[in-house]
Amino acid sequence: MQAMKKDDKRRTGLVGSASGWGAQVHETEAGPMVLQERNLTDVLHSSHVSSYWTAMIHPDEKASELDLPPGVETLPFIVPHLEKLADSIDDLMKKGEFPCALGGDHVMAVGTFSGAIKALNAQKNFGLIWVDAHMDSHIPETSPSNAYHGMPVASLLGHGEPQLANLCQQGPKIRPQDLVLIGIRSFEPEEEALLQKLNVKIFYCDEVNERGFETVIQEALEHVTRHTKAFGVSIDLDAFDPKFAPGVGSPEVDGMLPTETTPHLHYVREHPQFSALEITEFNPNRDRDDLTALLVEDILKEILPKR
Ligand SMILES: [Mn+2]
Repeated sequence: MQAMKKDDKRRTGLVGSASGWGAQVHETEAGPMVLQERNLTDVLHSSHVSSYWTAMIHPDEKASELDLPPGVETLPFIVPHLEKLADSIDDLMKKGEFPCALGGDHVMAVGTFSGAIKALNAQKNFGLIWVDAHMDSHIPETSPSNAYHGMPVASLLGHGEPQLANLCQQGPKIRPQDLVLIGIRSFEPEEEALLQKLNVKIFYCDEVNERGFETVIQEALEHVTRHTKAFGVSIDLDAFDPKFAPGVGSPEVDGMLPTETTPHLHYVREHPQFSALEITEFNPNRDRDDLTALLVEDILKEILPKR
């Protein structure tokens, strides 16, 4: 158990993951810069969240400029980027600050949580709540697109591409019983088969909308903290209905409603084991009336530690 109380006053270190190398559409690489230009730290300050930009991490080449097909040719850009991201998260946690990674395509999760797990010395002792329309549980052999942003869950569980599965430390980072997926509504049968075989807890989107996010998030928190010393949360913005969050990499119809979700994120913030956050797949080119950028701000105001 982390020594951390309800009146958690940690400052948040924001880390931009300005890469779209894991996706077929590379436009999410611009996401964190757009959030930075909107004066995110001032916006958060007005809601009693103390934050600063620790780093804006760029890959060696921009995916939009080289435009390679998804697959192994992209790994020489993805892996060093994830190592830098993990180091940045590790560094700021060792300084006692709260890590918040903003992206960028979702392969970044391998860097965010490998870094957090390294900092906490919590390999296979760390829970993860994964909010997403997709399962992101492909391995290279099952992926129709070969895009690595469809594989981070499998990687963190120790499956698939070895350079991702063994980032920072050899072997699985997270045990299947310490993982919960929320908001799922689009996936391939091979992904579901892997997660069912491993007995991973899944709240499909229909269940979230029927039973309410307030109930689901409390059950998820209970699940990921039973046998772990800390946990993190990964929010892919495509979990939300694209009517309210159009600016995402891979939109899927229907989805969770922001108004039913953000008011209940305080349960996460108040949990003493909450240790790392990322928000991913913000594609500013597809945003409309700043709906998605504003949603990111609303989520962060509710979920990040307050002064
Ligand atoms: Mn995702």
